Amino acid sequence: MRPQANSSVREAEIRAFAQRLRIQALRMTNRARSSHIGSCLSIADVLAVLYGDVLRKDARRPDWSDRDRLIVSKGHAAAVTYAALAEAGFIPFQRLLEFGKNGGTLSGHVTHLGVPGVEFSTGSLGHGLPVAAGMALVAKRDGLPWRVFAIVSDGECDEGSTWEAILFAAHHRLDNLTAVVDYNNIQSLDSVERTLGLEPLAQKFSAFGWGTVEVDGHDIHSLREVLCGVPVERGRPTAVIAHTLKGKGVSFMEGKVLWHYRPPSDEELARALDELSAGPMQSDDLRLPVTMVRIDR
Ligand SMILES: Cc1ncc(C[n+]2csc(CCOP(=O)(O)OP(=O)(O)O)c2C)c(N)n1
Ligand SMILES: [Mg+2]
Repeated sequence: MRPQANSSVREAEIRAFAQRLRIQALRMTNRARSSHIGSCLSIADVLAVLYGDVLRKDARRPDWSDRDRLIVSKGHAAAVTYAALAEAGFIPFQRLLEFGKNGGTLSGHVTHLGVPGVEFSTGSLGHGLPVAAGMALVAKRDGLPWRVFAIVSDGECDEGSTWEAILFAAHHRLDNLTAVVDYNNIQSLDSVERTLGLEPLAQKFSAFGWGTVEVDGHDIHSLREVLCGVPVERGRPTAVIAHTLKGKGVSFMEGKVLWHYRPPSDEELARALDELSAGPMQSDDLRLPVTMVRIDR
């Protein structure tokens, strides 16, 4: 399905949604003194488009059997994933305060235990796409209407299990499966190219039998065009290679390996929020959820 007619208004809404995800993730990692803010910022736009316009979900019924499934396979991007769940109405905003706290249920890697809307716990890289492919096979075999999406990091493409899943999904013609690769060019300690080069990644997916499209992972218009239109080829799984910037949205974090592990200090948080036009720091300013859930397709 293509984005609807009033798309410029909708794009502005989705951009604002992504901005709120960035703000929440910054506050959460600052509060919890936890890592991976750069990894969170690089997928804020992808998450906003998925939750805002693509996924058929109903926050009132997280276990609705016909829901689309999303697996955030790069499970270290937990803060932004929980923020998206709060925005989409799956968990109260108040719960975001539990992130990374002793005894809290929102752990530093994405967990499904006690968190409605999470399909599968992730964090050990290389497991999300294989599980997503298995789910997609179930839907195909049983003639069920739901789709499966997985967000995979570029560093995660170093895992052999990811490539087994890529083979498997093409073999079974799983055109109900979409992998979004967050191609931010940085791993935990160095660039992707210096760690283990992936190029030519798009051609590799194509050679493995996937419908492949490359997109600017921060261009809401293009992301909506692509993600609302999957599969890009009937009978093949879709790979969306999203070219992104680690730390996107905060100038002093963009493209810097440092922000894989370093949590923002209070002063850095204030500067980041200022750049994102979030106004003066109000660390526990939790907003009401916006209505983002679409189940009419
Ligand atoms: C199986 C496994 N090995 C190692 C790690 C440790 N680890 C956490 S994040 C990461 C790599 C981060 O880079 P990338 O996968 O590109 O994700 P990004 O932070 O850029 O989103 C690694 C190696 C892990 N989580 N799982
Ligand atoms: Mg990366």
